[in-house]
Amino acid sequence: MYNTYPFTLEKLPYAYEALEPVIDAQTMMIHHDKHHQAYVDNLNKALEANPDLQKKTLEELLSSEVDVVKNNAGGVWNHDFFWKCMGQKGQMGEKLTLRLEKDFGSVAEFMAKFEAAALGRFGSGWAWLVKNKEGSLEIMSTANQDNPLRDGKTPILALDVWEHAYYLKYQNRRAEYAKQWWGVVDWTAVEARL
Ligand code: MN3
Repeated sequence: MYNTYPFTLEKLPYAYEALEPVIDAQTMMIHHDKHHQAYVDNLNKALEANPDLQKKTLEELLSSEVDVVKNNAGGVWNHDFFWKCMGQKGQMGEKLTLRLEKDFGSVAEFMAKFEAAALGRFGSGWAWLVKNKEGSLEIMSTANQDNPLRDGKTPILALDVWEHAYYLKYQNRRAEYAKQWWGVVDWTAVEARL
């Protein structure tokens, strides 16, 4: 696990084709090997130019006042988290189900709200399920590579809605991508973050 400069790209925790047919292997390969790698490289480059920040952890860099550092730190953190939100195909456990019912009324309502956050994000960004300081679950979206930790919220689940995440297969159909995506969410990993 990376912690401080110099950062390295973490391996994808499953094969490129593991999420087929929801997310195609080519998208996964480009997304991880090119886009995610570029965030790692550009973060290291930005830190070379800002040696005073080299001792900071990745989480600390998410709130950096240096934009190029903040943006690329977010790109590294968010993608690492995103890969870990997917992979295992399985049913949602009882603990998470009850929690979503408590905070959103029903699992269907949670999913509808999450999809709306994914669709409503103008341009590039992320949809998130987060835990707030009071311990309740909330849905939010962030622009670009911004991260909820900056607002004191703990990420539980994230969906990348940058076009590079879905364009090869879904083109302009972000809503369809967001709906199909539920089929590859690793609910066990999500529940473990509660
Ligand atoms: Mn991405």
